[in-house]
Amino acid sequence: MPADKPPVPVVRPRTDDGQGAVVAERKEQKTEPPPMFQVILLNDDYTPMEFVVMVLQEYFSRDLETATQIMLKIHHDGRGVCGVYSKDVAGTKVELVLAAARRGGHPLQCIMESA
Ligand code: TYC
Repeated sequence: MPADKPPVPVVRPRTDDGQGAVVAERKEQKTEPPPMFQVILLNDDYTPMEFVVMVLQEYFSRDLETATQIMLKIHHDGRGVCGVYSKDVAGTKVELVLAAARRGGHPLQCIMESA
């Protein structure tokens, strides 16, 4: 990641010092962090547990143990967070997971929500 942008000098003429001088002031440049999105898998009765674990490993870089824990959490609670990403990355992951599910003939649902 590149370092934060340095403050941009803003030159504002100030003539109230009684001597007609021009003074350069520095104005802090505030950059907000990008909005983040949770990618969430929903439970269903038909998608095999092994397929969900594979999805968590392949698309969310989870190791086998973590993927299994997340899958079981979804199975018991109805939904679970796979990861948190910028809007573009989250949207791409949702599309890739849904495409993989359709290819495998599974009804697995994947959504994104504002974090
Ligand atoms: N409930 C599914 C089953 O018993 C497993 C499952 C887990 C499905 C997580 C979807 O997002 C899911 N085969």
